[in-house]
Amino acid sequence: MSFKVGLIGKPNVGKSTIFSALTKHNAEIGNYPFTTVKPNMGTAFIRFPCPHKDKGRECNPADGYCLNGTRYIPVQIVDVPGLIEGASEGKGMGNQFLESVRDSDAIIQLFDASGRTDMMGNPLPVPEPVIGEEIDMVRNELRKWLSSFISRDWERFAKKADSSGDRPGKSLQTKLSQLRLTEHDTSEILASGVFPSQLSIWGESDFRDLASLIIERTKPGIYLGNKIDLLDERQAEEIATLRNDLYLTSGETELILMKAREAGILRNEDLPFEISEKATDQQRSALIKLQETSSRKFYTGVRKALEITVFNKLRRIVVFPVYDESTWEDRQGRLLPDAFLMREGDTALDLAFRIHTEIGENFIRAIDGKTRRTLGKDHLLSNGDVIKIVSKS
Ligand SMILES: Nc1nc2c(ncn2[C@@H]2O[C@H](COP(=O)(O)OP(=O)(O)OP(=O)(O)O)[C@@H](O)[C@H]2O)c(=O)[nH]1
Ligand SMILES: [Mg+2]
Repeated sequence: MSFKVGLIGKPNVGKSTIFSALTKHNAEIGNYPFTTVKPNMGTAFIRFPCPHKDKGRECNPADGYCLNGTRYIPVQIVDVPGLIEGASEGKGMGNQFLESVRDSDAIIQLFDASGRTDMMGNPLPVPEPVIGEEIDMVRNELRKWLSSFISRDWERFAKKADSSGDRPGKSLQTKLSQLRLTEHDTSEILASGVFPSQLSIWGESDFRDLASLIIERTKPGIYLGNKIDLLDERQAEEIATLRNDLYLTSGETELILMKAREAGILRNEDLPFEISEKATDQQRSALIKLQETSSRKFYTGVRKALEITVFNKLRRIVVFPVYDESTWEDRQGRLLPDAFLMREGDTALDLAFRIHTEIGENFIRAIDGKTRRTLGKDHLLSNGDVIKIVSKS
């Protein structure tokens, strides 16, 4: 199951621009609302130091790639059409496309930090920042959509669940399985005491409250303000300090930098830029200008923003499962073939189930590939672990 991040926001904020910079796709981009009419999907890669250097040779990733000791782990990105107020009642492109973020692990909510577009995404000649309003509107539409998704066919489901004698958390998890909720999630939500214990007497306000809790719990993410290039330092600071899960970027800058790297004109991702001798004078001065933008105090590159979402906000860790704990190879002799994004707090047994249900069910023990210590099923995984699972065959 691949890791998936959805990009949502009102029209014309730069979702497709950021999507293209992250995935190298050529999504359609335009300075008007509803350029995107159906979701774009692609793969981006997040970075993690690869432990292969301990073995003195290059690894063989089954997914993603490895470059100069850095492992690039794939993450699916979905770019959806813009949302406007009333999208949940079918306005604009409606919210049918939110279905494509239903099973996402996280959401990056984009907004136009420059204030050059109105709430519908129409360009404005004079900037008129509506940041708070914009963030709340999109959040609200997301919640309304989720609430109506939850209430679909509720009566029939609730009657059956109430009379079945099954655990309510289990019934609810099965109904909402497309949202990537675990029974642990639904049981904790139900135990919060705010919902009627009998599912069949739930009403609109319960669906709304449940939607909010689900978004918080299973669709966490960050707020990413785009078009920082149109702001001065004081304006950027004012926005960046509005909340602590908010970052600023420039999709347009990132898209040009990505293309420059693809063309071999720009050699690196970090600062300072290494510009190739191949670059013309014009290209060189354009890149130097972009370097100034991307080295600004409140600037976050789009890949960095994605990494913050996955590692800091979602608290994912990277674990390398191997077949042979001493060589770190799989059965075919491939070095460190897999890099799994696991949750902080996951155990050796969780890793076994992630590899295969059968391996989980037949778990005997795990072995730490770095220390060779034997680990029990409850052993907590650490970031960068190399682990062998021993199971009954
Ligand atoms: N100045 C500036 N313009 C940008 C930036 N990123 C995107 N744009 C411009 O903003 C406009 C909208 O970009 P899109 O990527 O199509 O926006 P979107 O959010 O996908 O729009 P919809 O598909 O209509 O919802 C285009 O004219 C882009 O060139 C940026 O960082 N700075
Ligand atoms: Mg778009």
